Amino acid sequence: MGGSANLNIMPRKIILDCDPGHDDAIAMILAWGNPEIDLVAVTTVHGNQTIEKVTRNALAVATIAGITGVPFAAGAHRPLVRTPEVADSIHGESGLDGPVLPSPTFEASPMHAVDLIIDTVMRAEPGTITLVPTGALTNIALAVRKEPRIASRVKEVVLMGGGYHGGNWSAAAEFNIVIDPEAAHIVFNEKWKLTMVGLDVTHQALATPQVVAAIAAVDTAPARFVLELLDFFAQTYKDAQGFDFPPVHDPCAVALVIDPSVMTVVKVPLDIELTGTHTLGMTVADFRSVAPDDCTTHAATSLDHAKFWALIVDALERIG
Ligand code: PIR
Ligand code: CA
Repeated sequence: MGGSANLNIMPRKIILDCDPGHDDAIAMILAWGNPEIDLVAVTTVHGNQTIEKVTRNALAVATIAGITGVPFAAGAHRPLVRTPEVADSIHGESGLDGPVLPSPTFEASPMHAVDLIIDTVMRAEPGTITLVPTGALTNIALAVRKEPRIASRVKEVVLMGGGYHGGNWSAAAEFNIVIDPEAAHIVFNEKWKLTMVGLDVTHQALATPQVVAAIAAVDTAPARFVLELLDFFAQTYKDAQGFDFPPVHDPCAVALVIDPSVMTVVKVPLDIELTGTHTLGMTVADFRSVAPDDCTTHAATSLDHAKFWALIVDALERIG
């Protein structure tokens, strides 16, 4: 957990840049509860709700999961260019509707998320920090524009967003990308290794009744919190998008960092549509032939559902 635990492995250092958000909250719990992850910072970004709400939610989740010794910092309050949008139809008025949230037991750092990201990456050994964005890419875009050296200094970027089959916020575009497409364009076109964990796989990460039963069996306060999150998420996903079971997007990106065998990933050129009438924010994947050698973008294409949910249950058991 955190920076401690298993001495036989080298934990992967990640910065989780998120907008909690039901699935972001579960991503944070997975990152904290898995011994192969060293959660070095949590940064927040506008998205599912306002920056004030998602930051408070992140601190409340940290309180429930017992996350300590990790700096939290609030970031961008709006997209680079577009009018701000929130996903209250899915995540509710608070951004984390359903469970009763505790008052956070600690505060966010006075630093801006962009500076915390830059400082964390520049102070660490080169090639050791993985960025895991699970919200709009505004903070990451600002960080790489402010300090371009982070592009060669991070190990990789593994993000939840996009999807080459289609969208959830428009026919063509996924929420995290389309609410700040210019930021996504910056991030997808940097020469760092980038992996898109998009709707193509996250729509396979369904919280089925068997999954819910396995989490219920853990029977701890954090597990009950996750059940309450899933309960609310299931209802809004049924009402808003007609899903029988809710897709739990954001922990998929964390799961890929933990265990590459949880997904199939292919190297494929990716870019972000910025001018389409019907396709603004689309993540366009070029599957026509073998990706060129200088291609740095990758897309996850399928998920091992059982392995994925086993990681979540295991993290909850370890958190206790
Ligand atoms: C989920 C999200 C936004 C809108 C909908 N309809 C569903 C949030 C999740 O937190 C996830 O990061 C991503 N954005 C999925 O689109
Ligand atoms: Ca999210």
